[in-house]
Amino acid sequence: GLNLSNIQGDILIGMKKNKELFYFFGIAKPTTFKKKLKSDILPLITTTTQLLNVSAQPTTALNIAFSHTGLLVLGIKDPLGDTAFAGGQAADNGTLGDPGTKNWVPQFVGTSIHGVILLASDSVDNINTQLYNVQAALGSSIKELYTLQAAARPGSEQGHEHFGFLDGISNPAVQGFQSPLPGQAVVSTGEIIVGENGDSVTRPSWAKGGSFLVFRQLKQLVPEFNKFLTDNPIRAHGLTAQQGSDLLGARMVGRWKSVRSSEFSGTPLSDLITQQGAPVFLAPLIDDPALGANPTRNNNFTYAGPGQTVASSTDQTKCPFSAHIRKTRPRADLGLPESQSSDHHIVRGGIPYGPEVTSGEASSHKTSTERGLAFVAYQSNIENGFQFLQRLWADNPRFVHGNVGFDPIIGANKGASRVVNGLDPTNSSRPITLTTDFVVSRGGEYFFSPSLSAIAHTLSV
Ligand code: N7H
Repeated sequence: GLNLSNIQGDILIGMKKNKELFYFFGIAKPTTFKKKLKSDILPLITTTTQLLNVSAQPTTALNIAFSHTGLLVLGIKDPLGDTAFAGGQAADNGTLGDPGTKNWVPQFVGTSIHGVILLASDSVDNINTQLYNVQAALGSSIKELYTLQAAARPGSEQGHEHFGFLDGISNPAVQGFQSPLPGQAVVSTGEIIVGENGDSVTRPSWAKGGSFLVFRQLKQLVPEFNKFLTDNPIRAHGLTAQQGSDLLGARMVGRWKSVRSSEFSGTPLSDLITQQGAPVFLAPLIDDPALGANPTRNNNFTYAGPGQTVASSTDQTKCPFSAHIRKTRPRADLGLPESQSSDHHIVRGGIPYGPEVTSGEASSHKTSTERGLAFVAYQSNIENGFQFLQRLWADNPRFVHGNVGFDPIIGANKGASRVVNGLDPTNSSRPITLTTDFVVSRGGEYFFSPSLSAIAHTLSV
């Protein structure tokens, strides 16, 4: 079985705290860094075992991961067997649909980031305390290059990304680690963890138990997104304008945003948080909060009709082929049971960053302060995982059933406008042209999150 006390905690279950700091660094003095990595940082790393046991969870969880150039600086020369990782994310900007690197955070351009430390806790104060310990230990052996402080959204929006949709509903169950809920994808251990059953790439033995971490800073234009929904309500079946706008948003994602918290004043917060995210395939016209709240039902669909194993390639009345969750996990659209047809799964562990929309931004329909998603994805193969989902599915207007258009949420066309089909359930051949990218890539980097034994016996010697 998996050695869970050797696998960093963020990979399989996520650190799941309300605050998370991404601390990107360069290694200035490799010899000192290695010594301190072993003596001071290794003991602070939070394992999967620790996260699974609530009473063993530290006040502030810590994980560490290295870029390709970071491993080289540490003298690790044996290739990890991942081309995307070896090239770095900046070289991939065109592959991923970004309009060059003009929107990128400058520190992500090039390959100067050697590693990232992830710190997660209930408060920014706790994080800063632990960061102080880390910096005191590593001293001038590292250089801070960039930091991103992320945080769950406040109040009833907790768990929701900035457009307002609940995130973290559908992650795959990893064989030998989790048993699946109905409709949850089951993936071989080696699709997420390097060197495990199902990972067929030849790697150095020390890489076993690690996973590739894709980090992307994805800016979200929330007032602009909301204006688009308001301006384009779906006129169908006697829906009000508000209902038509809500339906358009739900069809773009594939799940309902559900309640506006003001409608539920008096409802306990704990209920609000779970009354969300019903899939439009099961609730095609009007939201069904009870369905959204039920973890045994809210993921239990394949896009195929009752009693069928293959999805229709023409009927998108219930859910557009281009919907974000359908593009990124096509389930029965691939013509086979998912377990036999897709090696393209990731474990997502992102968290929002940036402030809430101000009334000024809402009324001007224009973003003035950056906010978005600190996107984190784990997989054993970046080309088959994140890169595949972004490039061959979300950015590919012909996936999955011919002339489908872009994923309206994350699909990217190098900054040019994007045609999306299937959003209007009354006329699925009516194209909608999006002239604004509601999600703008600010770049990122590819990292390897090694096992604790790899840090102890390979990276720090
Ligand atoms: Fe997505 N969103 O709010 O619209 N995503 N995503 N994502 N995403 C999902 O099931 C969102 C991004 C996947 O199993 C939900 O947890 C936003 C990238 C996959 O059925 C919502 C951004 C990639 C799934 C969002 C963003 C993916 C998924 C539903 C960027 C990969 C699971 C909640 C700012 C390249 C699909 C849930 C399944 C779900 C949103 C980015 C992939 C609400 C705003 C870059 C695989």
